[in-house]
Amino acid sequence: MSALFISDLHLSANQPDKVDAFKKLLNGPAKNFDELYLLGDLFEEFWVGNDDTTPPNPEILQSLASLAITQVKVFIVRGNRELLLDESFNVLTGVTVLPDMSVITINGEKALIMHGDQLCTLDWKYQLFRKIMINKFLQALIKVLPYDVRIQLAHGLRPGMTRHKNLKTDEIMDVAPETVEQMMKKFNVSLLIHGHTHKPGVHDLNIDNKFTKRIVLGDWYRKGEILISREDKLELKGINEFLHDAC
Ligand SMILES: [Mn+2]
Repeated sequence: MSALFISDLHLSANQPDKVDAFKKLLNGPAKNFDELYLLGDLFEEFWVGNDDTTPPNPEILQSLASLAITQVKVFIVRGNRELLLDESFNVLTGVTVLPDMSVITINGEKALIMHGDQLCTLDWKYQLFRKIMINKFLQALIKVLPYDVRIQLAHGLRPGMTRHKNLKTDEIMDVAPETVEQMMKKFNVSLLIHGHTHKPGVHDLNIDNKFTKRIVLGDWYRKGEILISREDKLELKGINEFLHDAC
């Protein structure tokens, strides 16, 4: 079984080259894999619902739908930009929405996949914001608001959060090691794959004398390190390099 993992694409109309790279990936090399996992923050702007036609959303959804009708299985876990995304996204795109923390099997090994925002527990202000945002009653309320109001709320909220983020220290923005250990124990896995922190890399960890690994995907603002699982091997590779090699 082969799989591709991508995260933190932050696609927006301001960066047409990234949108092109995404379309090239989905129309080309992604078709040679059994599974594609989107680990959140696909969009730069907050997702406000299935009627969200903010450019370049329509072309992104179209590319996803075209891939999802092939033999490739496409999955998404929500990032902090997609907390309003729900199972109905499947009807729109054919993409399966997975729980925020999901255990999958890679090369016979159990792996926990998630966006990664829930690992940054030192950032208690964000964790509080997330808790409020995923509240079912609040979500139901937001979803019945007119489209224009939802767009204004979302697009007004995001620049403020980005400014706020820039004021936070590196430590707060990264994962809390204790939370990583807790999660891996809770789900009983020796492999964790996530994005969100924009600190791509492979970390070997020793948890209770068990050899474990944490793989962090990169963001598409920069090199866009994606994870390729093929022939029992796991490899992080920049998106442009991957597209170049695949063509
Ligand atoms: Mn994120």
